[in-house]
Amino acid sequence: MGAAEKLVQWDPTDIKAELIKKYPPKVARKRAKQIMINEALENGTPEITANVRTIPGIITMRGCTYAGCKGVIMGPTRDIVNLVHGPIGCSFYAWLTRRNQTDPGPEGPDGENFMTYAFSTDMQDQDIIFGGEKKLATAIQEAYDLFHPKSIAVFATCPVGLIGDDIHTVSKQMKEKFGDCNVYAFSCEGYKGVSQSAGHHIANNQVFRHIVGENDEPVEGEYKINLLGEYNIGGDGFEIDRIFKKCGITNISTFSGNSTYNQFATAHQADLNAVMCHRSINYVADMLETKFGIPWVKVNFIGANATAKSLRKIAAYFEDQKLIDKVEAVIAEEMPEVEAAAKEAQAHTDGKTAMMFVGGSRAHHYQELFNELGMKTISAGYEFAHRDDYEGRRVLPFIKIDADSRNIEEIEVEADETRYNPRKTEEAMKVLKEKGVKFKDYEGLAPDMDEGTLIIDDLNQYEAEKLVELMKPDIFCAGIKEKFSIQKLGVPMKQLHSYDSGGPYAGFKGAINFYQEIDRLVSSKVWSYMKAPWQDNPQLSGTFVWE
Ligand code: CFM
Repeated sequence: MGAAEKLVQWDPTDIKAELIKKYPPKVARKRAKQIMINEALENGTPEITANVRTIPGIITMRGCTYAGCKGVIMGPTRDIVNLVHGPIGCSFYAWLTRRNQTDPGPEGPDGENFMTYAFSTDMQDQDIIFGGEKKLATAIQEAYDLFHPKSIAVFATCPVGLIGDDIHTVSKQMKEKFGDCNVYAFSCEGYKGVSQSAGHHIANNQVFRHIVGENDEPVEGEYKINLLGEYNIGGDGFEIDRIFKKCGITNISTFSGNSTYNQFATAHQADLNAVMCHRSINYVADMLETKFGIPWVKVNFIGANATAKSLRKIAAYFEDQKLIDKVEAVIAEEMPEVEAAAKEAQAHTDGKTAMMFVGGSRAHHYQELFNELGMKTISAGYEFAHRDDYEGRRVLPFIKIDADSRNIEEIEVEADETRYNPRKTEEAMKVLKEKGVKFKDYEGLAPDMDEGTLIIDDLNQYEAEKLVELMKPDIFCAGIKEKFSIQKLGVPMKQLHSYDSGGPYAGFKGAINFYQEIDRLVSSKVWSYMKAPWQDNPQLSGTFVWE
């Protein structure tokens, strides 16, 4: 059955009503504001409520602030010792669980790579009662003595904030004591914000304050950029770097996939910031512009066409015919294989439907790949995005700052006295804008989705199952918490956080991997044959008295 035929089967208003029908009235009212039926309005798309607290009792897909800071932003940097100040569980559950890969570089496998370790102060009851600062200082000293790293990052977990350990002073004292190791801390207690999004902001602030700009030794290379918001999940960053290299583009620093301390420290030398995941890192892009004069553009390397478009955008910015020609040559060389793979998959995927509920950018980016397969995204949403990720940055001035957001520090950044250098004159920027290069802009997920599709913020376990039952997508994409409950409904499920065991899915080679994987999943009927034992052979029978 084609997508169009399926779409007429249900009315989005009915689906929305059905999703919130069982909630108590107050909860239903709140959730209704986070479920948006997409339509194109004169000034954009309808308003959605986002980045607000999950209603207690609801089983959310979200993670905590500590996860966003320690795991997401700082996790992929291999030569920083990431020391967690807290009970051991917080370290254990953040230990090698996100599939961010790293390449230890020319030093080989024995080079500085601390990602495989779980560093923790292992707080006990007595530390909670009497304070954990001494224990933290001892742990920092121990890590320094054992590894002599360039840098040690300290992360606060919930109890640290509750008892008031001053992790920043301890870190500062240790940094002064060592002299050759940069030590700093993150107040990223899990409860600090409404989701992991707050953790991104906290991480961005401290990376900017303590690392960016620390190394002025010139980085060699042509067309210097930073790639912001790419975390090398399943090797995505490797594929993007392969393409950059082929084009002759120098990627100074990826924030933070396959990165090192020194890459962050030299990032201020780039001439352009290419922002992939807007949600997690837009703060750094803005700060790099204000302090050093580096403009930023939004890119997306998920999808072969999106990759080509992003490369062209970068080339257009540098206004150098040599780069423009090289980029065209690379696209021409890579595309035939991609197109052949897409065609092969389309025989089985064309007209099928997808749903995706992921973090704060992938529910948007991956629609590119599904489009290339001829598949329609009938419902999508983010776990922790803000309104601008749905509706575009034009709504930024209208977003109400609530108490939860005010709780997260906004750092004041000013132009650097000696190093601020606007990369282009105002005139040159104007000409580029006229040519269609958009700076400092992101249009969001909603304008890219069809009218009548359902865009849902902070989807929960109950609604996910309801949505699948009602709309019967051919594939559902989310994370490990959703994986098995969806498969039990007979629908194939693809993890778009960890990629299950697959990837890379970025760039040209990644697109081919994705086409093949989705073809395999939607062509298999195995989940629809599966029945839970109690469905065939119930241990209890009868009806409830109220039925
Ligand atoms: Fe950005 Fe990410 Fe995402 Fe994200 Fe994440 Fe992730 Fe994600 Mo999981 S940084 S917002 S906090 S693209 S870990 S690599 S997959 S939820 S959509």
